[in-house]
Amino acid sequence: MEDLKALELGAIEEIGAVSTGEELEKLRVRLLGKKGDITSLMKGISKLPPDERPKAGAEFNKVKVSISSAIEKKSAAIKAQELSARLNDEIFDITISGKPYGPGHFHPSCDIMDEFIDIFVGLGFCVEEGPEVETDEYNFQRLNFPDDHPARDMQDTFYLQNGKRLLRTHTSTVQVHTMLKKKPPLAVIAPGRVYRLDSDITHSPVFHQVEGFLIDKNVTFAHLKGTLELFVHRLYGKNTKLRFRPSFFPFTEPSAEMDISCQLCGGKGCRLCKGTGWIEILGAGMIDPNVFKAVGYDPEEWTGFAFGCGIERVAMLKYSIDDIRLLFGNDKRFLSQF
Ligand code: 2U9
Repeated sequence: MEDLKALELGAIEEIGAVSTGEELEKLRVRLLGKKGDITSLMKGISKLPPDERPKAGAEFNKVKVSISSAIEKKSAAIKAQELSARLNDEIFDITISGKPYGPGHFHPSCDIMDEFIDIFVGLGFCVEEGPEVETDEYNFQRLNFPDDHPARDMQDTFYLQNGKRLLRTHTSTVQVHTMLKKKPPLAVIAPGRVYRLDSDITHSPVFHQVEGFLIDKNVTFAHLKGTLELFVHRLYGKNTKLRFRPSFFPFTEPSAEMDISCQLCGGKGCRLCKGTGWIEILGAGMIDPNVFKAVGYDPEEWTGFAFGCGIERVAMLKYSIDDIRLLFGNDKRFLSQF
């Protein structure tokens, strides 16, 4: 019993000296655990005469209860101390004003797109939109892409559902839907997101296009040139020159690429235009008769011009941006410059 009393006093003193939850838990195991001090001392009960054992057992229980309650009290005190230390460390002053948010602005690609759309709406063109997930029929077949055309290659097109569907590679799909829904004459522009399996400093797997077409009787290449000249003069100013070079697209015949005089050097030749004085800006041409046939229009009756332009390319030229990926990174340090 003397040993038990000494153990109790020693335990209470040790519990009082502990300062962390971890130390307290170690002490609890040492005192009250299965192989702890009290359990080993209790083994001595069996050596007592039988009539003294119940009293001794009751004494042990009292000591156990007293040590347990001392531990519980200490544990609550440590927790309260830890909480108040944390609250002191994590002072959160709700009276400090937050970081100011300046007014936002449109993304440079949106600005170019809006300018583009405004000019053509001003000329009487309608804006049409369509789905980004398409079928081979609308993206390729009805636009006169031969079966073995490289643009259908897995490297250029994102296919979905084992090739049953695809992400549109151009917004000409929208014009195909429009031609099937409406009768000519038509003047339509189709702005939107398009997808191609391509990624480097001038190509992004997702980018924006504005495509346009005009269908009527007796439309000629002169109408195309006049429309694009007016567009370029509104977007870049009246001093900008333009030129057409022969090209090829499955959906137009004849086809051309259009250059404008370099905005950086005014046509003298510099790093941006690689010394040529010209910058390629869009593709265009007269709608191929096969495209008319594919939507049930009589190619003997209807004629039309079409053009297509990559918006990010125009933004890169306008703001001298040398990596297209910057336009998709959403880094505020980049975007806040516009
Ligand atoms: C229909 C028929 C013809 C749209 C056209 C281009 C020429 C063209 C490219 C420019 C850069 C796409 O973003 S880009 O890679 N586009 O060169 N697009 S003619 O012709 C059409 C459209 C719809 C029914």
